[in-house]
Amino acid sequence: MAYQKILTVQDISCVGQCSLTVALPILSACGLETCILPSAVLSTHTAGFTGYTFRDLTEDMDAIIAHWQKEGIRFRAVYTGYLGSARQISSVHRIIDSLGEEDFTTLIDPAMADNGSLYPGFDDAFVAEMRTLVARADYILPNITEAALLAGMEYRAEPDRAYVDALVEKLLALGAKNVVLTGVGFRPGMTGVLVCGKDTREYYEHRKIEKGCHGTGDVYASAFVGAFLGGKTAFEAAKIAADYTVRTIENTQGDPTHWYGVKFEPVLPELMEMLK
Ligand code: PXL
Repeated sequence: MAYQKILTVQDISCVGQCSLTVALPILSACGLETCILPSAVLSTHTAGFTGYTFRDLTEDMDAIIAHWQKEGIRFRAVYTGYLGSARQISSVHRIIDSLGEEDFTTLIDPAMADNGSLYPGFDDAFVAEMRTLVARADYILPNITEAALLAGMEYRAEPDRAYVDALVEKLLALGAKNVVLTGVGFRPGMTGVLVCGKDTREYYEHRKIEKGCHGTGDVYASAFVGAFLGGKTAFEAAKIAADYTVRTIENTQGDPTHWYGVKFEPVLPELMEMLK
């Protein structure tokens, strides 16, 4: 595989193991040169900590992009995660319009919600803007909550096949070329990932660990992006990302002091082994 330079756009949560502090080590382990455009700087993530700081970097993003345009810098792919404001979505459009190499790939994790609710600070206006990015994405990586919000459907904690099919159809109709839908479980103790294109539908079922960990959506999306751009098919990448994410949760279980994140680092060698 040729050496590739990609760009990821997401926040820096200084403490809490999510977003860039997860994406960078995982993408590096996958062999990708990873440039960053931080969307915001927070003292911690927003799930479980109180009183966190939040520095919105919306104002800096366009200047950074303009400098890269002037320098002729180009990327093989852009992978977006948690964004700091609805306005930043227009900056991501600018990246897609002007900073791609030939054969550019757009991967969008619409990181904004889980377990039926939006994260603090997000609203319907953000969801509406996110739909415009979904429309241009080669791959989107929503969980069921994010998919339901984007599709304008009610959230169901216990989805059946008809509901999941309807979600995917709506996301494809919004313009996403491929949907990698996570957290799709149809029987007790199990969950899975559904990988769908216009005419393809593949499902990988795996163990559901009841007490999940914060940050696993970012671990999953980063491992998927790394494996996929590293040359695996989308379905292979989805399986590798699922197996790796399960291993990271197993590695975190039983440590009550580690409530805020997932100990993904010690199992990175396993991800690298899966990529061989
Ligand atoms: O893992 C998603 C995420 C990313 N960044 C910040 C978050 C969250 C989820 O809560 O708070 C700042």
